Amino acid sequence: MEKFYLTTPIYYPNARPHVGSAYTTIVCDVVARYKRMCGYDVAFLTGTDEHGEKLERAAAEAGESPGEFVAEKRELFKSLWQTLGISEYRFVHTSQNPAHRSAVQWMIGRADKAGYIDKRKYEGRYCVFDEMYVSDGSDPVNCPNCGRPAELISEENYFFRLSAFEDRLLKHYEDHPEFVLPDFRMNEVKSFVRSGLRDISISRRRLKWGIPWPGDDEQVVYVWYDALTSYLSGIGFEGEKRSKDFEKFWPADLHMIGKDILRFHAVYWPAFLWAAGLELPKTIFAHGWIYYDQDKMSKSKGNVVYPEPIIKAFEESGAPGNDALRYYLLRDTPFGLDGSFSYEGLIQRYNSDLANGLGNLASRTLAMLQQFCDGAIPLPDNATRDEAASDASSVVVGGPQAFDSLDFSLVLTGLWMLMSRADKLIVNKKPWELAKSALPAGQESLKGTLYRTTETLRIACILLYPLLPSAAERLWKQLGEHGRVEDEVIDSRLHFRQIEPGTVVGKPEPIFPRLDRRAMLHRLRELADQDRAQEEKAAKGVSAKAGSPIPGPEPQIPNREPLASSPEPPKITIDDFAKVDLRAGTVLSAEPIPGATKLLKLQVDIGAEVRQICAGIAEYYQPEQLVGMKVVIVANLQPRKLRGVDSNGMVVAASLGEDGKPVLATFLEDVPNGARLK
Ligand code: ME8
Repeated sequence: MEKFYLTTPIYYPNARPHVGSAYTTIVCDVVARYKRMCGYDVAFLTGTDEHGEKLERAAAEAGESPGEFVAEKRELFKSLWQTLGISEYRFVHTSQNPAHRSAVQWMIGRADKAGYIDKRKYEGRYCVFDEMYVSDGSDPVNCPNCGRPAELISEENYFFRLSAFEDRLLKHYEDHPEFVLPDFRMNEVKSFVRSGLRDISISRRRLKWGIPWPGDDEQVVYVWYDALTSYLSGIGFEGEKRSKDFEKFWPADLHMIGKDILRFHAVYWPAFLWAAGLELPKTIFAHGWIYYDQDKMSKSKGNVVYPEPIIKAFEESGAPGNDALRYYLLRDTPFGLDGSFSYEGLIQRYNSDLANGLGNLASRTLAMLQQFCDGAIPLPDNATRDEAASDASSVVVGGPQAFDSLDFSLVLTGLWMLMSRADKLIVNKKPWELAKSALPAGQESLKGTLYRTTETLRIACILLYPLLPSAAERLWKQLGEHGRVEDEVIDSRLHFRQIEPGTVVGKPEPIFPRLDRRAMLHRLRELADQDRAQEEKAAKGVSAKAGSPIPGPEPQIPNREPLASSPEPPKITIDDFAKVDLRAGTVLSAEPIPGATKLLKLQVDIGAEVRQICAGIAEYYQPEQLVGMKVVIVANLQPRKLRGVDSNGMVVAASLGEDGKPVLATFLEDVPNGARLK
C-alpha cells in the first residue's frame, strides 16, 4: 500500500485555537480522508509547539509553571479536533517528551559534526510573538510579520551556517517546482534566497524553557529548530533510534502551513535536514489567512472567531455544524488565497448551497422515489444510462484532479454544476406529470429522470465525503447504499451504472434544514458573545492567580479598520472610463528605494513591455511577497519621477481604514500579461 504523510504546523498552545488554527487542520483532514479513499496508508500529524519565550511568558502571566500551562492548553487543541471530527491523527508535543528531545539533540549534533554550527556573539532584535530573529542591528524595529516591537538581545549563541545552503536551495527549487506551492509562494521564496541568506542564531541563553543544548547547559535550542523536528519525532524518530513508521513515512509528502511561516519551512527546514543528512519533504503548501470581515483576527479587537459556538448554533437548529463550517471555509476561499470570515457569509452559503442546493435535490429525489417508484431505484434503459454517464464525466475526472491539486473550491463548483443540471432535469421533465402518463415512454422517462438524479447524488456523496463527511454519510444511507462512504474507493466506484437498480432507498430526512437568516445571525452572535464573556471571566481568574507576570511587549498590531467610507464620486460615462487603460501585469522584481521608506520600485511585465512603477506600499508589503504577483496597473498615466526615480504607471489597490492601508488588486484566475480590464 502506498503511503502518504501529511502534517499541520504544530500550534503554539499559548491561547485557545480559533477558526484560523482550525482551518489548517480541517484542510489536512480533507486531504487525509481523500487520500485514504484513494487507497493510501495515511499518517496525519498535528500537535503543539510548547517551548520558547512566548510560552514561558504566557505561563508566567497565568501564574503557572510552563509545564503545567502547556499541558493544560494542549488539551484544548485535542478537544477542538474532537469537536471538529478530525479523523485519525497522530499528536506530537514538544515539551516533556524525551523522544522528541533526543531527536532535536541528535539533529543539532549532526549539524555540528558536519561543520554547520559555531558560536558567535549575537546582537540584534527578536520578536517573541513570532519567535523570530528580526534584525542584526540594535535600532528599534518592529517585527515585519506581526508589527509588534522586537526586543534587543545581546548574548553569545550557537549559529547555523544557513548561508552555506544558498546555491543548493536554489537548485532544489529549480529541480522540484512542486517543493513550494502555490507557485507564487515559490517565487517569494526564491527571491528571498536570491537576495542572500545570513547565518542564523539557533540557541538562546537567557531562556530556560527549551531543549538543553547538547553539551552546554547554559543554552537551549532555538524554538524553530525544535518545532520543525517534530515532523520527524511525531512518527517515531529519536535520532539513531527510528521506528518502522518513520522508515515508512518519511519523507513527508505534504507540510500544510499558513503563509506566515513559509520561510521557516521552505528555507530553514531543508537546510536543517541536509545538515543532518536526511531527505527533504516533497511539498510545502502555504495557504492564505482567514480574516474577520477583511480584518486580522485579534483578541484585543474582540474579533477572534471560535468554531465551538458556530457548531453549537447550527446543531441547535438540526443542521450539521461541522459540515456547514467546512463548506463555508473551503468553498468561499480559493485554497491558497486569503479569505474573509463573516457570519452573514456563512449563513448565506449554507442556505443557498447546502439547504437549497444539495439538500433540496436530495429530499426531492428521495421523496419522488418513494412516491412514484415504491421507494426503490428504477431500472432505466441503456440510452439513459449513457446520458447519466456523460452528465457526470466531468466531475468523475475533474473531481479527483482538483483534489490532487488541493483546489477544493473547484471540486465543489464542479459538483454543484452537476447537481444544478440534475435540478434542471427535474424541472424540465416534471416527474410528477410523467407519473400520471399511461404511455410506456412516459414511464421510461420518469425512471430515467430519477435514476439520473439519484446517480448524481451518489457520485456527489463520494466526492463530498472528504469535505463534508457527516452529511455525505447520512445521505449515503438515505440512498440505500450499504456500508460507509469512507470505505468507498475513489476511481473504481465513481463510474456510472454502478448504482443498483432495485435498491430500496431510505426515508428522506432533511440533511440541511433551511435556516432563518436573521434568527440564525442573532443566535450565532449571541453564542459568540457568551463564549467570549466566559473566556474573559476565565482569563480574569487566571490573572488573579498570577503573582507578578513578566510583562511582554504591548502588541501594536497595525489597526486595520473595516473598509473606509469615502464621499460618493461623481458619475462618469463609459467613455470616461474607457480613457483609463487598465492592464494585467506580473511583478518581476520589487526593491526598496533608498531614502523613501514608503516606496517600492517595481518592474511589471505587461505583455508588450516591462514597466518601472514606484508604488507607495512599502509599509505594508515585503518586496518578496510581490514577486510573481499578478497586479492591475493604470498603463496610461503620465510618467513622473518619485524621489528621483522614474515611475511609468500606477498599481491599483483598495485603500483601507484611516491609514489607507493598500491591498493590491489581483486575479483569482490566470490572466495573460497585458490583458485589458474593461
Ligand atoms: O506558527 N488564518 O504556530 P501558530 C489561517 N508554532 N491560518 C492561521 C490564522 C488565520 N487567521 N492564524 C494562524 C506557529 N494561522 C508555529 C508553527 S510548525 C513546525 C511551528 C495558522 O500557532 C498559521 O499560519 O502561531 C500557522 O500555519 C498555524 O496557524 C499555526 O500558527
